[in-house]
Amino acid sequence: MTTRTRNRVALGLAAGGLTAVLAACGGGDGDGGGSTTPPPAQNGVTKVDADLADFRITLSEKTFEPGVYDFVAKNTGGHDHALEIEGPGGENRSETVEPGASTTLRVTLKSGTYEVYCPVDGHKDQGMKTEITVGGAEAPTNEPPSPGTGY
Ligand SMILES: [Cu+2]
Repeated sequence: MTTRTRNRVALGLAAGGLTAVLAACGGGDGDGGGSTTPPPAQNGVTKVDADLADFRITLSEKTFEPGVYDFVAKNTGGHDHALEIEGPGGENRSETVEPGASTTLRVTLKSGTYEVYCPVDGHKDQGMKTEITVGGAEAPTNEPPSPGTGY
């Protein structure tokens, strides 16, 4: 009689790694709704330098056509200043600019006459005002209303 040894074959059960498939259902957070894209700065916008000194405003442009303008208000004075442009279409006021700083005021100009001045304190009365005419109309020679206003 022969005794047979049975070889037990250990079946290595490879623990199959369970690949947890996390099906991430991508929640579409797409449409934010009403997203406004700012217009390109260079497209159809005319840049105008506005020098705000103590107490005078100097614009780099004198004639204007109806359109969109970026007034770059630069404070070259020693006081806080701001730029306000008032005329057809209402008022446009820049933020107050500290000495040495600058800010940009975007304004859509229509045909007509605009008053450009500094709304800070009494600066307007101290000379920080000028006028611009928009449109084809020829600007009349600006004669000061009262002669000899302090230089
Ligand atoms: Cu001012």
